[in-house]
Amino acid sequence: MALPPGQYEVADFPRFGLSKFANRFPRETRQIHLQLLGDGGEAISVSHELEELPRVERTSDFHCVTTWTKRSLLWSGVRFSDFFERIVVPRLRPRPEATFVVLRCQDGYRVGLPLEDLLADGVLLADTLNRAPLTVAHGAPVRLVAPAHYGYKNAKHVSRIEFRRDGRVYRPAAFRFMDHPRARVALEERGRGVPGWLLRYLYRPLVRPTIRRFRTALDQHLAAK
Ligand SMILES: Nc1nc2c(c(=O)[nH]1)N[C@H]1C(S)=C(S)[C@@H](COP(=O)(O)O)O[C@H]1N2
Ligand SMILES: [Mo]
Repeated sequence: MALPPGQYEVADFPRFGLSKFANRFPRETRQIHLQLLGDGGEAISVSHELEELPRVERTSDFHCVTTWTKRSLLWSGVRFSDFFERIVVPRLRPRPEATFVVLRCQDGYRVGLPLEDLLADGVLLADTLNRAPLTVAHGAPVRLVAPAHYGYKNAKHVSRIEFRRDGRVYRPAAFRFMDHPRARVALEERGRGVPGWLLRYLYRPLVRPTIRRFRTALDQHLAAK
């Protein structure tokens, strides 16, 4: 299969993100704790309940908006759709109008997607990569894997999931133009109000320095532990 428009293949799967998150790390990397929140009402805590959902494995390519793609990653975890139908709906009872989902992360990162995109086939809350528990580099203890969407929608270290009526409740972690509401890779929806092909050229020079920065930060973090 050809790569999506504007992407090139890399050999290694780097730890990556916005520079300001390079030095931020999750506190809890083993046990999954998720807070669920609707519009109004109190947050609900979910932890071992996820273990009751069917475990699935999925192989997918991972496409960062800055144009690198890592092919054939093997993730396992639970389908977001099972999580929604079997945990969120009965326990949180979100309103039918709550069609927008905000994911917040232990490192302060946050991102939103339409609920419909999260219910699609192949979207996981994953806790293993290539048959090993997720490491700090790749989202321990649990991350979103939504392969049809750019990497920046694939939230790592997820700690809170909000089901909202209005997508405007969250402030993107990046500049607004960098956060497309859906960010579908096949349509090259890299950003908002700026053509995808233009962003390719703006982002590409950032790849190597960003990888280096994230690697140095992780090495320091692990050495200090
Ligand atoms: N919590 C959190 N999730 C995040 C990020 C981040 O900095 N923090 N960066 C995003 C971006 S831009 C990308 S490309 C992917 C990178 O995932 P990786 O570090 O596993 O390669 O995570 C996404 N999810
Ligand atoms: Mo990214």
